[in-house]
Amino acid sequence: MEDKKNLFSAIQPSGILTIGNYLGALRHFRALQDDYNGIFSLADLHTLTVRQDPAVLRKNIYELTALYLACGIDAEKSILFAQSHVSAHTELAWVLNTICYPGELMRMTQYKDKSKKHEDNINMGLMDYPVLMAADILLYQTELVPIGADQKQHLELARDLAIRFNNLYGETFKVPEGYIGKSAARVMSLAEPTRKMSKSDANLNAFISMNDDPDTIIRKFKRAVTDSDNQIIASPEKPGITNLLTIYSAFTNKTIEDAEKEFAGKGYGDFKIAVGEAVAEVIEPIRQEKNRLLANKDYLDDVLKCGAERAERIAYRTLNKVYRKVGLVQRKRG
Ligand code: ATP
Ligand code: LTN
Repeated sequence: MEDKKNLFSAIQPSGILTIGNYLGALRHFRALQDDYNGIFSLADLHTLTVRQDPAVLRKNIYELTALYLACGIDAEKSILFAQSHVSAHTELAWVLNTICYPGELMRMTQYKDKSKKHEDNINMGLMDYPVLMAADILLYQTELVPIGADQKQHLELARDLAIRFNNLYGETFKVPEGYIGKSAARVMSLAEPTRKMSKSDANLNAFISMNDDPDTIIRKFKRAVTDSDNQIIASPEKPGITNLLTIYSAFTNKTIEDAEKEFAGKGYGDFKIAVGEAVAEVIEPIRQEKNRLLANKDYLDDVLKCGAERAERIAYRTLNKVYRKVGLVQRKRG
């Protein structure tokens, strides 16, 4: 790859992506891949921390591969691959487990939230999730990690583990920086605007999926929970309207102030339709391109194959170094 800094990010194929994933993560990837060596992964092993239907998971992996490409990830310029295709990820996670403490993992907000949501399946993987994520990042000597605001705590742990390993065994890992977009880094649920929009929400009206057609998008925005007065202004007391203004401004590239001016004196009804139309205008061409790509599984398999081969070369260089540093003996071949 070129002599640029490495950028790594991943998304779980745990369902159809929402506009939250798009605004918080995916939309930044396309622009950043020009200035960095972009390494983008499908965090398929991470999805196993919550029970998945195998047939649905398989389908979601192709959906996400096609969506990455439809959103402008250039599979030649950047590396696009599935985490499970490069076994160095789980291997490094094991070593990092030996320098990470249970207390650090038990206090993670996502672990606490997901344990509450999946009380019947609080498994070791759910707790160890951030260590695998740290391995993802550190294998590629990553300098920048674009993520939504909810992943900040996990990135902090990746940094801590890199520093801890370097102190114990000598300089091995780059310590990565997070990149959290200035706007729409936390898109909220349309049904409960004090909670983050999530693709695994049981209430389908709580999120806009990247698979929703324009009519569905507009219908969902019309139903979005808003606040009781009739003023279209952003404020902490008005989480519903603030969320809609944030979404509108992110999809139209207008500032929140300009959006407030545009809708001054107008009713919630008109505003919600305008938000829906602005979102649909961006999402619909992506959805169509994604569906076009999805029809050609062989092509998608090929993209993932080439991506894994390129990722592997970088990943194993780091893993070998780690094994050497901790005192493992290198396997002799031939
Ligand atoms: P799940 O609901 O299955 O836990 P998720 O919707 O949180 O998943 P991930 O695959 O874990 O999605 O996240 C992919 C990326 O999208 C991450 O960078 C994450 O920070 C970002 N992201 C997720 N939800 C939002 C949101 N509501 N607003 C902004 N960014 C988000
Ligand atoms: N945990 C992330 C997905 C993820 C990730 C990563 C993001 C897995 N590995 C490495 C950035 C870097 C999430 O978005 N929930």
